[in-house]
Amino acid sequence: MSQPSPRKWFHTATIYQIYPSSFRDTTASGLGDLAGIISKVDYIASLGVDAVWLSPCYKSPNVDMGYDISDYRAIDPRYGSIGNIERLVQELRKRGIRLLLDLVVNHTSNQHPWFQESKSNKHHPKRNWYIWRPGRTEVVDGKEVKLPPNNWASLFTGSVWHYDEATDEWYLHIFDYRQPDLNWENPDLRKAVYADMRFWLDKGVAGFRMDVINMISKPTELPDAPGTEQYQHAAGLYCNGPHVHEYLQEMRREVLDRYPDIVAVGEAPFTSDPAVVRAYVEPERKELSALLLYDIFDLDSGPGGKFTAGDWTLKDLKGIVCKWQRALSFSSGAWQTVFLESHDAARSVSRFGDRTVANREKVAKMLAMLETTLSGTLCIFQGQELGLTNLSDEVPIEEYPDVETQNMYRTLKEARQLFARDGEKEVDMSDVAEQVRLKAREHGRQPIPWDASKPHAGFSECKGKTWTPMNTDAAVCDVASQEQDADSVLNFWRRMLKLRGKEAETLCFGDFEAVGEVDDEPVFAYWRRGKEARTILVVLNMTAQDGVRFRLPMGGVYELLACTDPGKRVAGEGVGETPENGGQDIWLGAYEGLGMGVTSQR
Ligand code: ISL
Repeated sequence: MSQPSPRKWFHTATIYQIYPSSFRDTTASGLGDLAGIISKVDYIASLGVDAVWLSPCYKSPNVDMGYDISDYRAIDPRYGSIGNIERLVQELRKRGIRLLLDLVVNHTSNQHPWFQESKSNKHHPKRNWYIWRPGRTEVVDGKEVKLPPNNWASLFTGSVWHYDEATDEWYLHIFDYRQPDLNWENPDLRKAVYADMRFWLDKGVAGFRMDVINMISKPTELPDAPGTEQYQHAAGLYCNGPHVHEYLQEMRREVLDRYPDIVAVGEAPFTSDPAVVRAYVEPERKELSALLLYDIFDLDSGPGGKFTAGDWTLKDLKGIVCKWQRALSFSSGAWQTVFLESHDAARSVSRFGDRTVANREKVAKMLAMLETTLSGTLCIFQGQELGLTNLSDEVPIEEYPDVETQNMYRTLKEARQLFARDGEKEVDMSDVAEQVRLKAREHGRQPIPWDASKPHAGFSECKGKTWTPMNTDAAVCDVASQEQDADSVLNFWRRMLKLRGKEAETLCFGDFEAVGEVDDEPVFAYWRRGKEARTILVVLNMTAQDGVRFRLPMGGVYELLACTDPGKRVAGEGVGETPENGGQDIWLGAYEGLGMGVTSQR
């Protein structure tokens, strides 16, 4: 086990993720822009966050909403200009907030000049900047059929290989075929990426969130993945590959360490082994600051992928939290992130609680209490601070614009049609539709409702529709009304972030211990213990059940630091009266959460 690292700013930081397309539109185009973000910097600062992570707004044909970049050094004119980024850096800096950009270098757009050159002929010096292979062939009914080089499945359905007729070779794409994977084995490519990174760091950017950074090193042989499916899920082969650590250490030496106080948060899907994670984040290895891990996001995926129903229980959710809190703590010398939402997920209120009008706020506050009392760099996604819910069921699924949703829905439908009785093309997709309504990325990508009294809730003045659907009913939970309400979800987040700052010694640097067994019971309770700081006990009722009993552990004096239901309890009041009264019962309402300072405990 490695030693705790020197303390850095990001250990206590909260990062606010902004999805530029959906934050604020100033041009009446229906799509958010950088000027819109600049116009809201005071709002961002009012949350009490330390950094902003901006999802991509580089030049892009937008097949995957900017995660397909055609020029790393240009801002897409739909969002603004480089000047807007420079201004954003300044405006945020004035308010003590740093700007992180998204670094998407596992793949580019197929429109990137690098790919255009690579594709132009087999002998071009950039051919090897991407992953090209000859295909396989098979004779079917006397005819030669071309087959991809291996059986890997793309994460956006189908094969990871796309055939290029002109050169009679295939290139690899883990995501859409318009997102070809870069070949990190090529040192010239790596140098070019580092130069593009420096371009932004020189402009005062404080670091990067690194998209699928654990996928940049593929096994050179590209072996078939085990299994009998035509296209086989192969993340076990292309994630955490043979040279990934070498490349990241090189990136640190060549780029990141040349700038002060940089943060590098790597995205690492399909990675659940703490030993594998530690190899990226132990400070002496000089790779990344922390990883974004996906156990919670993948919790409700079913056997046929995200849009099939998954079975999960509270015990699973609690278990994942406990696992990572124990495995990666400051005292054990490895850091982590804490997050429940991003642009890749549905809204946490709808996924983990319920979105009834009665419970929405309660769930949102309970989850806010959970996240703000765990250790790790906290990443909150825009709109989460408002307790936004999933899209309402009135929005037809055909209007969901995401490439992932549409590809997966179509693929599942085609598979069903294939197995349907002759001629029957109307297959039942209601179960898939239900999963889309629960988990599609569009739910997180809804525009921010600034003011419900205005068209498009103040997000945009466009005449027609916004680029992606948004809830416009009474449940929009807009910023304007939440600003007026001291007990709103928004103001609860602000209070919790203040508390997190004040109690950072315990909540950020302290250790974690669950109270009792991790089980399916409604309550999740845990201790946070800091060195030379008071212990905090967090008690959360994670269900809609009212009147849930929790027995305060013996021998403590409990002072309420935070509560989700101020009508019922008052922060600052004692909960357990005296040490002798330890062991007393408290009763929790639906989704109620309590954070208690413990001044003495056996
Ligand atoms: O979104 C997902 C599941 O719904 C994930 O599988 C996601 O594709 C994965 O976490 C990688 O995400 C990142 O890279 C993708 C992009 O589509 C995502 O938006 C991005 O966060 C390709 O760049």
